[in-house]
Amino acid sequence: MAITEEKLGEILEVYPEKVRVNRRRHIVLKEPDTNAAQQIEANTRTLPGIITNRGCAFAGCKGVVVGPIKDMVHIVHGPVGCAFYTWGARRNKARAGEDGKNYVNYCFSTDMQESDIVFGGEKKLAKLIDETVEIFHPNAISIAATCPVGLIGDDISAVARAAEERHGIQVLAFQCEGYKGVSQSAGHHIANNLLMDKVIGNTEVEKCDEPYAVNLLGEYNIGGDGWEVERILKDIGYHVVCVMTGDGSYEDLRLAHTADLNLVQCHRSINYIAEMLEIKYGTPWLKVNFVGIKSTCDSLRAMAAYFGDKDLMQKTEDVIARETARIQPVIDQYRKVCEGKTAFCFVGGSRGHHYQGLFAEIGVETVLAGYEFAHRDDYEGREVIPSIKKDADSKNIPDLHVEADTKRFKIKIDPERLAKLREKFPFDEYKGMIVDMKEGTIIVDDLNHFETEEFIRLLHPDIVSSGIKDKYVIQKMGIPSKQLHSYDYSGPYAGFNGAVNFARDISMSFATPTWNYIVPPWKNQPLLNATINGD
Ligand code: CFM
Ligand code: HCA
Repeated sequence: MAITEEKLGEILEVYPEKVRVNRRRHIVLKEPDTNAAQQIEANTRTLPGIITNRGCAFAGCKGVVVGPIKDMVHIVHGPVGCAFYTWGARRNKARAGEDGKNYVNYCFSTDMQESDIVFGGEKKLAKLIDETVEIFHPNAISIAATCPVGLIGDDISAVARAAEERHGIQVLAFQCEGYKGVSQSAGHHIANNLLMDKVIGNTEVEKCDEPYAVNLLGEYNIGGDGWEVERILKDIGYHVVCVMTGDGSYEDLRLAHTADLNLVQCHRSINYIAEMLEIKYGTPWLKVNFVGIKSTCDSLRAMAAYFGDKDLMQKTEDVIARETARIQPVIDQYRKVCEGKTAFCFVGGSRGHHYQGLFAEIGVETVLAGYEFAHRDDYEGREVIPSIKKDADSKNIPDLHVEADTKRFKIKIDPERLAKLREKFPFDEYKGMIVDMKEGTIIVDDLNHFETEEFIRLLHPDIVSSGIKDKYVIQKMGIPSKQLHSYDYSGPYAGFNGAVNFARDISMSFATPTWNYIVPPWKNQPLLNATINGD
């Protein structure tokens, strides 16, 4: 059943007027004309009282972008809760490199107490840095500020500078207090800016010697996704200089400016670095998507076309032919179980879109999708190339933040050279989520707890992909829920092998007899028991 304006009105009716008007602007009913430029409100403050799935700036900076860098120690400066509750929750896998350094499984925190809040926590932070260097010998250190640090005014940058002098390694101070911005998204930007300012290019090396040198941006190796993508890229003949930041290292990150091309998987969390690399070093970037078989093949072909080498193009076709011949028969088996089912696909800032293609490849149609914290361009699309021209054009999309970044660096690139490079790109825009969705489907930004339940009641999806905050509510409604943040302890889901894993896991969710044993509580008992006179 498709949602009509009237049905939507019934759901939103319970809200107070102001909230209703606000929430309506975050919801789009997909119109018949698929080319219509439908607009959505996004990247604005969640109204108080609404139970959102969003996280904070600290989560976006430390948890998402900086935390996966394996040969650095990441110190959470604040009361221990923010460190403890984010410890090991995101499944960014990492293996130690040649130097044997991998600290991603550790949890470092200053564990601020009341006296630190009153008298300041700078000394405690400096002491923790000294102990960390003495015991662990990391290649660099990050400090992530949590909310109270900003409120009491600890100068973490000064502490970092002094520690750099004492120890001779980089100590990066991220002022990513949770209250900054409206979601994780602000934290991504804070992380991108400092990594670009202090780490990338902090070396004598100017150019990578290997042919076809690429960086993989916005790939966090959740459940091993990055390893599967690297396997395919290496098979074709690419040299991966640096992955940002899944299973990534500080040492590789310093060399990121030496690659020939930047591949952007998660556009939301790292487009700032891609753009700054283009502006500062002239490295072009290509939006890719290694989730789904077709998207993986399209991305590989676009990369080969960019380099324009006949052998590389041929090798790409060989790998695609070999891999698809291997996996397609397996997927076809799983597809029999999944065919004709429907899904909700609601994830953070890019997967709500990226996973729709993979769902379709196993016969599952996405009827509702959205992002927690994406910006309007992730929904409505944007010009990806040429990005410098795009800066001038983006004035009417207020949430791009691109202009602020271009001012940080002098444009060094020769515009003629760049124009030639861009001519080679087969992708000329990033289309965003809305245009890819079918007529009658629904797009919801910052979906909340109440709306999740209401849309489930109305649309009866066969599976809901979301995160830990609503997984069990959904399953208690008798509907399978697949976490598309953590992959529920499974994965990888990217690339060719990932598509097989995904097909297997989703068909398992449908085929399990578990659902026959679940009686949702409202089916046989009232949710509230009235008591009269204490009886
Ligand atoms: Fe990018 Fe991500 Fe996502 Fe994201 Fe995240 Fe994540 Fe995500 Mo959770 S970086 S926007 S801030 S693809 S942690 S690996 S799953 S919400 S859709
Ligand atoms: C975050 C991390 C998260 C949370 C996932 C979830 C992740 O936002 O801080 O809510 O299930 O992917 O681990 O997005």
